[in-house]
Amino acid sequence: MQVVTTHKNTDFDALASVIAATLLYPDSIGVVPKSVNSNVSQFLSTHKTAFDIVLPNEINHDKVTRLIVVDTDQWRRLDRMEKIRQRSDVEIFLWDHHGNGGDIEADWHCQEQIGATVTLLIREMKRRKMELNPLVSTVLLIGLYEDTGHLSYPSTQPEDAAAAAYLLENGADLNVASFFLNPPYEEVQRDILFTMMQNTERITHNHYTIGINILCLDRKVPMLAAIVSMYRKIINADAVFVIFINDEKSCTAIGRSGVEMIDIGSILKHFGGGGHPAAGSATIKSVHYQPEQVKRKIIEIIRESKIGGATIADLMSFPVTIVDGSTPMSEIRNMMQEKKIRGILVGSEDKLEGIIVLWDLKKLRYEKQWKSPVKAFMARNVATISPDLQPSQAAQLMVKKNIGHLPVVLENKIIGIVTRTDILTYFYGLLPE
Ligand SMILES: [Mn+2]
Repeated sequence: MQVVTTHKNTDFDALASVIAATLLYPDSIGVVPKSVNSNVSQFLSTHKTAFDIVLPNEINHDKVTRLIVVDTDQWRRLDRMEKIRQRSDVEIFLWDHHGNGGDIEADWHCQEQIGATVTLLIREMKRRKMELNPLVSTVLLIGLYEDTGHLSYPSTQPEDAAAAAYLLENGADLNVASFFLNPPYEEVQRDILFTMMQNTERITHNHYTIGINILCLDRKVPMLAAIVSMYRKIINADAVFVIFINDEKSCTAIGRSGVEMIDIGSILKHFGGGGHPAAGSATIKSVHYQPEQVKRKIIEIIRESKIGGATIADLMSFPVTIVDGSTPMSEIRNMMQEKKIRGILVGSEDKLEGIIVLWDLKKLRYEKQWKSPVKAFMARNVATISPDLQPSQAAQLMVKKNIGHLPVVLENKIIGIVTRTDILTYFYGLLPE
């Protein structure tokens, strides 16, 4: 007997991958863990009979000859598969998109960093020129959209988009998909969101804001993950962690991040959980960590992590052209032309008074104005940036203030300047040699 299974707290990518695998391996049975996410459970309650899906206690583990694991590479995330783990005569196949180095050693595997596991299975379906019915296409599309944030998360690959096209060609229903992807909020979810907003503890690390919250649940509430996503957006934090106390025995930590620097999956891995850079969760037994300890440990992990990737210091130009406030405008114009620069700072290295940019030169209407000092035309209250920040933060500041130049300041001294062009060049991978 061939069995396909996936991780506990099954999400749609996991369910979609199980269903896809049962089609790729004829005569296999899909085993879905007892604990599934609420939108998955809602889907299964109406669609279960359409697929070959059973619970872990409904199979005879001794009869299994091949175990096909999808969407996780860790044994402890599977439901009741310990018996199979101990056997040496079971062939193990693995399909996964988590590069977390789990402990499932497969006889055959397809493991790649891609938006959704189901994309890998769709690749094989396309290769076999399989035609899917609209029902299967729809559930596969829900899985693909959920794990890629409707193809918008940075982890999304071109192949994920191509897989979505294939599913739409096979009749995937976007109305049904959007119903399960965006379930309506009810009063209980609104109350939780409201309570979280009132109790947020904010910490900052390397100029990133992280919201942390501990919340007691007096009953089982569906859609906690969706509430946490919305919570992050509402409090406008770079990342959030919410620790839900289930009862005295355990708590569940759910994290969401909007910046690469704070990798939720790798942080929650410390607690036996998992996920992606943008989203993840962990259920933690109180014998290991009390909720307060979970909070302190998360903060500690974040504080110890280092900023990866480029910083403003890598992109900025220097030396910077700084002139005295009395410099005539005609000289400013000449300097911009000669040095081929669009912005000149006014003041001195340790006292920034203003900035004049090429655009400001258009304000001069009369010839005699070119004799006026730069301080008459410069912009004051110049926004500056610190060299250890990341390019995305400079971009945000530029958009917010509608400016194209940011002097880089370290310990009250100007050490460089970063321009809109520098940022664009960085983001589009056009770094000069
Ligand atoms: Mn997945």
